[in-house]
Amino acid sequence: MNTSLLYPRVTATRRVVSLDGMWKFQFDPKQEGVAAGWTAGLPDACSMPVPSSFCDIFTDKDSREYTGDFWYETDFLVPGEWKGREVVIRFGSVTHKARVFLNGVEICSHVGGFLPFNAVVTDAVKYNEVNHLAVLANNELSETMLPCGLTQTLSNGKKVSAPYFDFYNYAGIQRPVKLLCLPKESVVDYEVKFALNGADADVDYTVKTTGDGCVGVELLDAEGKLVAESCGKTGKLHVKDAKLWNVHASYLYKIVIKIWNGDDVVDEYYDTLGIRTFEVKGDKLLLNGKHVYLRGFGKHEDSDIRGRGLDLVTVKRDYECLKWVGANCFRTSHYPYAEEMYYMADEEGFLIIDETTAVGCMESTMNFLAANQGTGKKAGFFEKETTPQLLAHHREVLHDMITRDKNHASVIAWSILNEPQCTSVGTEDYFKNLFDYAHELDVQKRPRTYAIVMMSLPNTSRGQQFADIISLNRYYGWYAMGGTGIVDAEAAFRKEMDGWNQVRNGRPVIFTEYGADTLSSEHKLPSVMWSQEYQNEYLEMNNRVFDSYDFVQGELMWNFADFQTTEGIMRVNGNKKGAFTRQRQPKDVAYVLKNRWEKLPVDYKGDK
Ligand code: BDP
Repeated sequence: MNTSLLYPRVTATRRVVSLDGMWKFQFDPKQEGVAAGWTAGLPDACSMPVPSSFCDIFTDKDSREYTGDFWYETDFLVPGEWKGREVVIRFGSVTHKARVFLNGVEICSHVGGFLPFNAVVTDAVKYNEVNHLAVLANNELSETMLPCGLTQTLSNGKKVSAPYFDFYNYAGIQRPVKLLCLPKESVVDYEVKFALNGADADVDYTVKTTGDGCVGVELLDAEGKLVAESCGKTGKLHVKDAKLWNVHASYLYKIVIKIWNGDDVVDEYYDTLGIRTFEVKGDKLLLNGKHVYLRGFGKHEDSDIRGRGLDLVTVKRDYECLKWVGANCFRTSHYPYAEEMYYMADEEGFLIIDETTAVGCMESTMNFLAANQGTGKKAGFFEKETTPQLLAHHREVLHDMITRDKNHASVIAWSILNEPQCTSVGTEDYFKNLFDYAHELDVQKRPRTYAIVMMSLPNTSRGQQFADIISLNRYYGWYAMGGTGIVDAEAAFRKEMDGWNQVRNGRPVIFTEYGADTLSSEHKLPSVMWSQEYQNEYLEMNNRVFDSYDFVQGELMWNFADFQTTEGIMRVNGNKKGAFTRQRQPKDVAYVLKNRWEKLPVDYKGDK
C-alpha cells in the first residue's frame, strides 16, 4: 500500500495526470448503490465538477442540505507504457468518508475529509484501455470522527447534518484528483531540520523509500546552482552563506532526492525548501533566532458556489488581500487546507499555524447552531464510551497532517484542537496523548498549541498545561458584554489576562480569535452592534488590551473573510466577522487593521 503523502510532482521518473474535470454524480439516500451495482455505472447521474463542494451548486434545498451517501464516477485511460510501474490515484480530499472502486473492485477506503489519501490501483487497472472509477462518499457527522457533530433525521425521513461547529458542512471531492505513475522503488517521504551556524546552515535530512537503493540528495539554490549534496537515507547538507527563509522575504532552495542503481536513476523527487528555524523562547516567538510578532487571521476555505472546493483564483486573491492588509500569519482553522495554500505561503513568506480537524469537541451553548445541542449542561467530552474511537481517529489526522505539512517553511506551529471542552478530568489523558504524539512525529519539534474557548479560564482549563503557546479565542465586547457594555468588556478582559499571566509559566499568549459580526451593508453613527463602526470600535478596544501585555505575542482576528455556516438565528446567511466580505472586498475594519499592522514592527514587543 503506497501511503506516501508527498505532493505529486512530474520528474524524470514520475508522471502525474490530472483527473479533475466534469465527473458524474448521484445521491444514494437509500444506500442501495453497492448492492445495485452502481460501481459499474450510475443509473441516474448528473454532471458535477471536481474539485468542488456539491452543495451550493444546486438550486433546491434538499440537494444542498443532502446528508448521507453520494457517488462520483469518471473514466480514464492508463497508458500502456506504465505497465510494470506503480499506478496510484491520489485524492487531495474527499469529505468526509470515501470508498474507492476501480472497474467494479473496491480498492480502498478513507475516513476524514481534509487530507489526501492514495488508492493503489496497479493490479486493478487495464492498460491502454478505459478504466471506470467510482467513489462512494458520505458526509454524515458523528462524535467518533472529526469534525464532530450529529446526523439527525427530519420528520420527512431526510437526514440533516447538525455540526457542533460554526461552518457549513460542505462536502464532495473538494480537492484535486491525480493519477500517478511511480517507479516500483520510490521515495515515500523525507523530513528536514535546520541548524544555523553563523552565516552557514546545516540541513539534516532523512529519506524514506520503498527499497534499499542508494539515495542521493542535492540542494540547489534559486538559480539552480548546486550548493550542497550528500548521500544515504540520512545525512547532512552543509549550506555556506545560507539564504534564510523569512517573513515576506522568502528564499526557496530546491531539494532533489534520487534513488540510484549504479548509474541509473531509479526515482527522482524534488520539492521547494525554505531554510529557517522557529522556536518559542521564554515568552517570545523566534524565527531564525529573531523575534516575530504574529498578525493576521483565522481563515476558512470558503467561497461563493465552490464552497470548500479548491479554487486557485480565491487562493491567489487571499494572498493578495493578506499582503495588502499587512498580515504575516494565519491559522488553518479548522482543518488542514489544500497543499496549494502552503506552497504559496512558502513562496510569499507567510507563517501558518496548522490546525487539525478537531473542532466541535464540546457539547455546550457554543454549539448554538446545532439543533438540540444548546443545553450548556453537558461536560466531559473526552470521557465518553466513544472517546477511544475519537482519539484513534484524531491521532490518524494528526499523523497525516504532520506527515504532509512538516517540510513547509511556512508551518511554524501545530494547533491540535479548536475550542475543545477542556475543563473535565478526561481532558488530560486525551491531550497528553496527542501533544506527545505531535512531538514524536515532528523532527523540528514545532510548538504545539490549541485554541482555548471563552469559558475555559486560567483557573479551570485542564488543557493549557500541554500547550507551548497559549492560544486564546476571546469575544469580550461581542458574545459577552457587547454594545454599550464594551466598557465592562474591556475591564473583564483585562482581569482574565491578569489571570493568564499567573498560570502561563513564562509562555507566550497569542489570540487565535477575536472578532465581531458585521454586515458590510450597515453603517451607523453612533455605532450599534453589526455596523462597520462597531467592528472598528471593538477592534480598537481589543488592540488596547493586546498592547498592554508584553506576553501577548500575536493577534489573529476572526475571520479573514465572511463565510458560510448552517442557517440559524445567530447567523445572517453565514458568519460575518470577516475583515473582508466573502467576495474578498475590504470592510472598513480592513483599513483599521492595515493601518495598525503596517506600523507594528516585525519584532513588536521584542527585546529592545
Ligand atoms: C469560535 C469558533 C469559530 C466560530 C467563532 C464565532 O472557534 O469557529 O466561527 O467562534 O462564533 O467559537 O464567530
